[in-house]
Amino acid sequence: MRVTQVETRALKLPLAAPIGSALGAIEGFGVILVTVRTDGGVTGENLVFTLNDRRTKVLRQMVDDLADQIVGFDAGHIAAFWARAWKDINFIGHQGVAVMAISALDGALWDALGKAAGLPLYRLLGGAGSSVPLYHSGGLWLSRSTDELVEEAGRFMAQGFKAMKMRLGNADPRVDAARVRAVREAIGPDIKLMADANQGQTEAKAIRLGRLLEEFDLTWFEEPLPAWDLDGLARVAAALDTPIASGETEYTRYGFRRMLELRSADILMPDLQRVGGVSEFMRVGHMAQAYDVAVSSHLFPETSIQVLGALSNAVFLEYMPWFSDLYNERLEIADGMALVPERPGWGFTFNADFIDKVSA
Ligand code: SMN
Ligand code: MG
Repeated sequence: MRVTQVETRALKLPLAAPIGSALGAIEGFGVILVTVRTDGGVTGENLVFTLNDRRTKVLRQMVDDLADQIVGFDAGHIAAFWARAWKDINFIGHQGVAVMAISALDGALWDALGKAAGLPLYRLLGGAGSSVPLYHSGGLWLSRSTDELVEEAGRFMAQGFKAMKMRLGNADPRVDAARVRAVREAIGPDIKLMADANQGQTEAKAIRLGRLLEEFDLTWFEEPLPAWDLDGLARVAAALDTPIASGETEYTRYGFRRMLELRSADILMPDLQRVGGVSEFMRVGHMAQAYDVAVSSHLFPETSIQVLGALSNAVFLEYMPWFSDLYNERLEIADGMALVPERPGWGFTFNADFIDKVSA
């Protein structure tokens, strides 16, 4: 099975209402859909995106431009593609848009392989289990009032969610602590609660805030520091009892190897688009096993679930419904667990009608 063509398509996906986080306001997304065609007739699909549709053209151009590293090659030699592309991007750099483009093509190749084999990716990758615990991440924003947080947390519970994540980032850490207290009191002791600082703290502030939060039994305290400060993050992790989760802004096995060596985080949360696709997510997941470190995922629940379903150290799938309407299928959730689809490849296919409506 050889790759014959790579197609990309740009979409503009607005959010119903803007949301606030320590990363800034988010009003919508630019999405690049990728389709890889093969001479066997099987196609592979994937998507990558930008926040607020900024620099989407550059991302699309990089995916289009990297097509020369797969067209004409064996579609099942994905590791060979990865190594070839890695060498190719050496001059422009081994992070950012270049790695996102590798991720986009890698994921599409894995989807095609799964469809050709008639297997969901998690089985093709070794299979660790048929379900993964998930947490609701599509709410509890920094822009919400405390009353709104309490109301939203109650709604997530009523929907059956057993874990949820809120955002941190008020100038006064006591305000953040009061908001966490309000949510914890609203959901009780048995619902898992995570809190994400989106890189907004300094080392001293993160430790101070982390200490204020210890009493709320957080499942994790996420990304307290700027993503590049892995040494500082290791000191924050050592100072606190609450586990630290980080890695959504990290790239490839080399970035995660440093995180593991420094003990920067207790839970790694690779992002399929930044880590380098399915291939590299699996390498990071296995490398974390050598340190007895757990992995979660970042965004992309429909596709990340196949990777977490293949890793015995997977702890939580992040449930973020931003791109769900782009698919024909829906993520199945039962009793706080996301069920890994048994359909071939990702088990999710693009919904052409919806996509036509949001074409850029
Ligand atoms: C997040 C990432 C990207 C946009 C908004 C929020 C957040 C998460 O860090 O973990 O979901
Ligand atoms: Mg985060």
